[in-house]
Formats: sequence, structure tokens, C-alpha cells
Amino acid sequence: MRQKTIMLSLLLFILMPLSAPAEKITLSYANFMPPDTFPTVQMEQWKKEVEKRTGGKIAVNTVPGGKLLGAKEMMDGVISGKADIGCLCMAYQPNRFVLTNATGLPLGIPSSRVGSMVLWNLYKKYNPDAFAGVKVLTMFTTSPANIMSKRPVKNIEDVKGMTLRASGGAGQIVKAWGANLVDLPMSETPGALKRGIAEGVFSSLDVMKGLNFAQYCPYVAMTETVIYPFAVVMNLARWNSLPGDVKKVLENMGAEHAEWTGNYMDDYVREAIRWSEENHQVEVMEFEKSYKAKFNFLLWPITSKWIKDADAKGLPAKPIVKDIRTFIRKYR
Ligand code: 3IO
Repeated sequence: MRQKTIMLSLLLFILMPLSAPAEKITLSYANFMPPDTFPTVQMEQWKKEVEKRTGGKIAVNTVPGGKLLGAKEMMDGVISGKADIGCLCMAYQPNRFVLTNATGLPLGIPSSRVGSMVLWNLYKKYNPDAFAGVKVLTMFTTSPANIMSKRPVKNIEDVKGMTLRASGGAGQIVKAWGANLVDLPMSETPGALKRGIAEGVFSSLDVMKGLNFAQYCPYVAMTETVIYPFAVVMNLARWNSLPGDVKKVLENMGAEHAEWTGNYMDDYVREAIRWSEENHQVEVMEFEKSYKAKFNFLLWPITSKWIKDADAKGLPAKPIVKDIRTFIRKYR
């Protein structure tokens, strides 16, 4: 009799988790930027879609403003599980993300939409070792970078000696133009502008509005040169613990969310330009196509140097650059 009771309670104990209602899974998502900037807008959009498509099985707890992980802590913080998910800019760690940072070479990516599709497809094709310790959820890029500055840039000579904040591939470019590079993540750039450590910024123009750089930079020079690549990564053990149907939802969103972010950003950049002209009387300098070639001519050694360095690291450098060019043609 006693044995029977023990057996019965054991059986009930084993069956209990099966009959209990499925528990909600909460995932933390760290971002190095404050709300209303493009990396956090895409984060909130992803959260909304994931919560909807998993029928409430997943809750995403977004933590913006670097409160959980800062710009350069993101990858290691996600690997160690400080956050389940993190959004990172790969340009801030060019030696860690060599392959995907090839999209940050001056190869003529025309928009955030095209850049995001190119980057996602490059990642899918080469599955770089840099991401072996995480699950990659999506990738996307900014719109092409332009010069926002305190002094006008009317020609290539004006860039010489100007102290410009940029990072990664974009940093190599402003150096090639003869500027003094201040290499900081975007999260530290408002302070650098305010304190006068930087006379300008080389990035996509969303920040004119999103971070109110129009207040410090009354001049924009439309060089439209290069994008900054981003990745959204998830802790691998946490990923492996997810139910199969949830995994499928997240996996199906990789390419779609890349394109969503690209479209969002291209639209927002146009709005930011209009807003800056109207509200801060920002002067936008456009260059003739032939004059743009003058800017671009100084940049060809950057790609050949990347090829040489990436080759030395054992990467198929030339095929990677060729694929980027092919993907640009395919998606533009
Ligand atoms: C960027 C990064 C954070 C918030 C808004 C932004 N707009 C463009 C970027 C690109 C970038 O990472 C950078 O550092 O310029």
C-alpha cells in the first residue's frame, strides 16, 4: 500500500510538468544606444514581431542605453550570458569581425536596404568563425555615410586636417582623405561633439535628427561613401533551450528583419535631412558625380589592403569582395 502511494506520487511528479501550462520565456535584449535611435527602433520592432508571432510564448525585455552592455562589450556579454540577445556594430571591432566588415569597404553600397541584404547574404554564404559562439538572429547596415561638421566641406581639401569621428572601415576612409580620426563608438560621439573633441562625424545622417547632431553640425557633405555593419546575436545555450516552433519563428525573421531595418533607415535618413534643413538651417552640399570620383579615387588602397590582410588570415578575400559586388548588383 505504502509502496503504491510512493509509486503514484512519483508518477504524478513526472507527469506534472507536462500538464502545467507552458511558461512564458523572457529574453533580455541589450542595446548600446538610447531609445529613438535606429538600433533601438529596430530592436523594438523585432520585439513586437517576435511577441506577436510566438503568440505570447516569448517576451522580450529590451534594455537600451548601454545599461546592460556597452558598445564593445556586446559580443562577449552575450557569449557569457549577461544578456540573452545583443545588438552590436561590427565596425567597432574590425579585427574580430574581419569577414563581415568587408561590407564596410568603399564598394558602393547605395542604401541601407541594399547594404542589409548584401550583409545578410554574405553572412549566410560564408558563416564566419567570428560567430561560432552565438546564434546570429539578423544583420543590417546603416545608409551610406556622409560628413556632418561644424565647418563646411566644399571640396576634398576641406577634409584635410579636420578632426572627424568615425570607426572601422569608415575610419580608414576619413584617414585616407587626410582627416584626423577620432575612433569612438556612436554612444560616445555626442559627448565628443559637445566637448569639441571632434569637429564632425562621418556616419549616416539619421543621427542629425535621432541624436540631434544638427545642433552641433550645421554642414553636411554628401559623399555617400560607406555603410556601418551591425549584427544581432543570441547566447547559444539560451538559443538551444528554445522550443522548436519558437526557433523557427526567429529564424524566419532573419532576412525579413534585415530588409525591414534597411527600408526604415533609408526613409528615416531622408526625413532627418529635411528636418535638419527646416529646423536647424543645415546646409547640405551635393557633389557632381565627377567630383565624387575625386573622393573615391583616394580610397582604392583600402580595399587592396583589406584583401591582403584577410588573405593572410586565411580568408578567401577576393571571392568575398567579388560576392559583395555581385550582391550589390542583385539587390539594387
Ligand atoms: C549609428 C550607431 C548608433 C546609433 C545611430 C547610428 N547611426 C549610424 C550609426 C553607425 C555607427 O555605428 C556609427 O558608429 O557611426
